Amino acid sequence: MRAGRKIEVVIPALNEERAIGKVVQDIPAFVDKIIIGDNGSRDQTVQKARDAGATVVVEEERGYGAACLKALELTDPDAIIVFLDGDYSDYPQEMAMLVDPIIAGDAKMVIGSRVAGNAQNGALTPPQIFGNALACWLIKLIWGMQFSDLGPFRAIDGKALDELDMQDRNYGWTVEMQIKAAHAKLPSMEVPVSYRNRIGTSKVSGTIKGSVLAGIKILGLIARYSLAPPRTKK
Ligand SMILES: Nc1nc2c(ncn2[C@@H]2O[C@H](COP(=O)(O)OP(=O)(O)OP(=O)(O)O)[C@@H](O)[C@H]2O)c(=O)[nH]1
Ligand SMILES: [Mg+2]
Repeated sequence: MRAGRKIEVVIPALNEERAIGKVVQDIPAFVDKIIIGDNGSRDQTVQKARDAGATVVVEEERGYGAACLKALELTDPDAIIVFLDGDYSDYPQEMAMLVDPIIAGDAKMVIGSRVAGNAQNGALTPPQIFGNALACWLIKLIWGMQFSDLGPFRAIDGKALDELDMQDRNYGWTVEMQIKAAHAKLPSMEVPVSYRNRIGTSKVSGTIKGSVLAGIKILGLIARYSLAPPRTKK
């Protein structure tokens, strides 16, 4: 609980045994529940996460979004939901900066911007920097909401998230949330966050396959939703 609001954390993780324990340990004490969405990791991710005190749900279908959707089944819509990655590239101890504007009623969604913050050298790859900048420019052009990053570290009001009716099951999760928030004119803001090189093996941006597939999915979703406005539950 923080200022009377329940705070619940969702972490999609795939083969992050070396990092996941550190991520969970650095999560602030005001957090009520930590849910790891695991996609059938073949290493000790599940055990390490449980040993560190997190709840783990397993989603058979591969995909960042699928793992998030599975973990969200265990969250309370009255809570503020915080997302971060399981590779220790985000700083969990910066979480208060993301949730406090929502607690104060200044925003329903807060994105942690690695671009506005300080990212360690090499933590953001050139394709990632270019791709995120292009996506943010298109979101501003089409829906009029200004973002500087599609960062994984973010917080959103549980009810607002539910109304966005999230659908994407892999690389389009972050951009879908920002497109739907912009389309619904959800009060949103960014705060600068720190970002460091991950521990362990990359599944997305650090691989050519992952970067290309993520790029295609992100631009594809922007094109699709610009032609057929996203349906939300509201
Ligand atoms: N459950 C699940 N988690 C995934 C999947 N792909 C990636 N992840 C997790 O999602 C987070 C982001 O994936 P990363 O590989 O770190 O992607 P990235 O941050 O763009 O790339 P890096 O800069 O190399 O870290 C990490 O916690 C991964 O473990 C997946 O298919 N299923
Ligand atoms: Mg990462």
